[in-house]
Amino acid sequence: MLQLKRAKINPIMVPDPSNWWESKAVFNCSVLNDGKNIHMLYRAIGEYEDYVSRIGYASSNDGLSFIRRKEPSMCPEMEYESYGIEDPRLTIIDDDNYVTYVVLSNYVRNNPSVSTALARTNDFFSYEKLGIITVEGSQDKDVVLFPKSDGDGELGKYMILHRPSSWIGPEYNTDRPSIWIAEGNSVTNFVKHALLIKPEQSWEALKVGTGVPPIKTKKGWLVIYHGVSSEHVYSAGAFLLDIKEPNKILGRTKSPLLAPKEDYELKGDVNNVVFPSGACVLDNKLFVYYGAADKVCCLATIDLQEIIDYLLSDACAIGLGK
Ligand code: BMA
Repeated sequence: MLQLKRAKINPIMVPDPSNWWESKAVFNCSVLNDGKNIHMLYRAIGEYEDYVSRIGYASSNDGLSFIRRKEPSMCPEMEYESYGIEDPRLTIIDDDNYVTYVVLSNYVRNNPSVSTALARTNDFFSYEKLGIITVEGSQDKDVVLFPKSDGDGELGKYMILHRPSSWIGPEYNTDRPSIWIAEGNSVTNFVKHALLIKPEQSWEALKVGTGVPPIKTKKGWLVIYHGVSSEHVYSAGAFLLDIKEPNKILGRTKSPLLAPKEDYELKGDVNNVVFPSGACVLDNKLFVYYGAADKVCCLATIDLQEIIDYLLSDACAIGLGK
């Protein structure tokens, strides 16, 4: 059974008690490798009364040690962000850096209403906020954009994976929150929605959601996702999508590649959580960044070829009718 290998230095980032907005928890980190630096955005908590999240920035040149900026990189400013901005995911499209992030528009503890918004940045200091990109009332989070570059022969269109929690029932052909794929006529307007990945195994019995934005490989789009068991344990798995037709699944892990085991994954603000949210390839190794127990940022790696071969092997074959 293939497994991601935890970095020996885990956790790679912990709360900073001396900094008001990230003194309690730093987790769910996403990365973007621009060839010079590895940029990271992460979710940060500085108080438990309202539990409002902000987004911090850190950078690295080896993917292991990250230097953080003192000031938050993104703060709630818009009305739709009033109760916090969470779980940033980074993607490059046509030379611009895009961040999808979760926004909560009603008070979290009373009547949570969840959407995902988009921002564009070139320097990680200023962000152009482009508004909510998910369908109203769909309770949509875990939204990741496919990367796209000018002259991209394979996929010259805007695409997302997303997890609309309220799209369940016979009319949606799924009875639990699932991963959908959609195509957009712009980076903010996604229209053609299709069901892609439903919960199948016991470790993902309650729901599944995309973790990291798709990574382009020679054999397909590689995606790391999370599944939640009926005991509320968050684990990580992977699937591979066809490069030209990303709604075609080439392989999918049947058992988790990473499940909570270490203390920092078992105990935190929410216990038993590994939540992958960013990845990059360095020296043919896949670096997967994840939040552990909603408290700290962690890293696990795997040889890129090894995970692709595994996803294309019989162990990950997709059964008929799925
Ligand atoms: C999800 C999000 C994540 C969090 C995870 C586990 O719904 O809120 O930010 O890490 O739950 O608590």
